Amino acid sequence: MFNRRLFLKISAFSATFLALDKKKAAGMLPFNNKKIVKPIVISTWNFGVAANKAAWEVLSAGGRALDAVEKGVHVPEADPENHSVGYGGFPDRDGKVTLDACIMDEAGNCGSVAGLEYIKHPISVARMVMEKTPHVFLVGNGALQFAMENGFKKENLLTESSEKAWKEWLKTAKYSPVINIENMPGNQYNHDTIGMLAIDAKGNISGACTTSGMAYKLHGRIGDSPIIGAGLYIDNEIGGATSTGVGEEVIRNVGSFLVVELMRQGYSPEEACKEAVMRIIRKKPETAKQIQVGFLAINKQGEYGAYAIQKGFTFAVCNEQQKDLLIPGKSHFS
Ligand code: SD4
Repeated sequence: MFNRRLFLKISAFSATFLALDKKKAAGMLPFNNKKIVKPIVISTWNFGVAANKAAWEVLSAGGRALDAVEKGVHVPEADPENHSVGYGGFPDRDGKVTLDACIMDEAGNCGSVAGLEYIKHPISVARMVMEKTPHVFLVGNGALQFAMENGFKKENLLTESSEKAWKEWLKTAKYSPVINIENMPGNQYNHDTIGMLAIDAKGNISGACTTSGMAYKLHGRIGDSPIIGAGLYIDNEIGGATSTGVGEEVIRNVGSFLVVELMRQGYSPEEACKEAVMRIIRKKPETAKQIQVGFLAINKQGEYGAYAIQKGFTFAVCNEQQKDLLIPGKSHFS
């Protein structure tokens, strides 16, 4: 019995070793000789370019990745034209703008808020949950109470144009998320999310993810974005990952954690994102045809990559050499 177990262990080890060696030969291992490009910040969708610039101000001054991602995602959170994140976000079907956000630092500390109303910068509340409480996650009225007790201002986040769009939607009240609505100009059913990952000059990794979630969702619905491991995951030894799109499918597959664990096994960021996308497609092939999910990842070496179910996912990159790079993510369906 003992020998058999030992044999199985040795076989499993050899198989893993051989698999890793194959990837190493293909140049996919993170621990290759590639030069580390840092600091660097990457984020989801076209509006990631402006957000990255704000993050870059922190990173280029030698600041901490955690401060950079918080400052960076403030940009779309405060933008009333962005009908997806924070202020100006499209409401749920009851007309309420409810926000989900999370943040994670290089030490594995994390904080989240979900279903938070009336607060323009949920990411900063999430950071405060992380730094000032013994908890990780606050929701709904409790999150609002905590925010107000800590000096956040209660504001109406439903702009005139979002209210108008919601009233228009009520006429049919059909809930069907539109693929890549995030990048459509004048989009009516926008549900985009910003996921941001940064490595600072010290090589430390942090990430943030913030959204108003799927437009016209059921009141009380929470997506992947505030869930550590689903919408965001950071492991300072390996890298970080974040997701966007239909959160239910990301949660089912613990997407961002999966991407980071695959990078630990030797996958490149893009290969890891692709495998996470393929899990979603393999489990629900019919559903997958109708929805978008995209993953974005960076490894400890500063190599980055993305992969999505559908064509149209984009991500933004900013480092010393290139401040406003926008890259089309590869996808399963073209
Ligand atoms: C959610 N993942 O609430 C978010 C929505 C999103 O681009 O990312 N939209 O499910």
